Amino acid sequence: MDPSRPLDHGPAPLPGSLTSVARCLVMGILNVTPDSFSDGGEWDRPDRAIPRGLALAADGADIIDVGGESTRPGAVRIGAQQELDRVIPVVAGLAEAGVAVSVDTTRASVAQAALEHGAVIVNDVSAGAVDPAMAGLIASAGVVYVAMHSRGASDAPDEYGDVVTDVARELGDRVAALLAAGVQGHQLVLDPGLGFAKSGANNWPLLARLDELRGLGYPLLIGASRKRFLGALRSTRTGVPLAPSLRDNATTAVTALAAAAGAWCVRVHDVTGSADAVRVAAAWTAAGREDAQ
Ligand code: PMM
Repeated sequence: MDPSRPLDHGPAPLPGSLTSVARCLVMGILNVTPDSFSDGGEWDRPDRAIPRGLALAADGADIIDVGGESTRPGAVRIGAQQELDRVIPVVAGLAEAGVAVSVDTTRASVAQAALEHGAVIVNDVSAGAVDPAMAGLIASAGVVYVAMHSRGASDAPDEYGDVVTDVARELGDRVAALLAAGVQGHQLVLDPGLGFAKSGANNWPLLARLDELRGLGYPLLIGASRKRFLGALRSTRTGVPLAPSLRDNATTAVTALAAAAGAWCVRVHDVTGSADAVRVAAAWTAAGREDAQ
């Protein structure tokens, strides 16, 4: 599929400054958790998290994604109040400073409070499957909603037939449920959920065949940043994968390729590399189009 082909749905209703951006967007990750796999414990207090979010925005993040609950395999679920306590001061502080904020949550109550405090996007790794109230909230709020593919709480890589076909079908099922609950198509962004019960062998086809996922007709968000399958590309001689903090160059390479393949947004920890990579991809793609004329 031609990455420059307009999507059936979109652009999603974003704040004015973002709607006009003609390139892949960069979402900076801000996990206000003690236990996320890469940045857990670094930014889990508002007095550290807000400056970190502002720094990510200054580095070139178009959106800051604030999450209060780790989705790391084996992480214990926290209560709604604890998630609210972690997330809301940071969402409010960043939104007040003029940053476009996304909230990474599976709970409708947390999403609603975040929207009331200035968030403009809800990012749900369960695509509405965890909290039955989520779809109704998104429908009434009318905001952009990132619906990610996952298969429940499974930690280990799951069994797939053809992984791209399976993920596309299962995302399609979630889309149907969301639309039936009143969510509008133009609110939706889809995400294949790299690393969520998926092995390296599962993740690569999802990236290589992004056009098939784009075929669902919605903008795509890609979250490869620092994930294990990137660390495994360059293991030490004893077979130990590169540490998460050493996976940013590989992440930037994924950003460039995903952006050139038509991704709407990449979700990353290190923003500087991806901010460059999305611009390289945009210039490359535009030059290819001019040549063809
Ligand atoms: N990955 C994580 C958390 N939230 N949200 C979306 N939409 N896509 C992802 O791939 C995704 C996500 C886990 O990574 P983290 O612990 O570094 O945030």
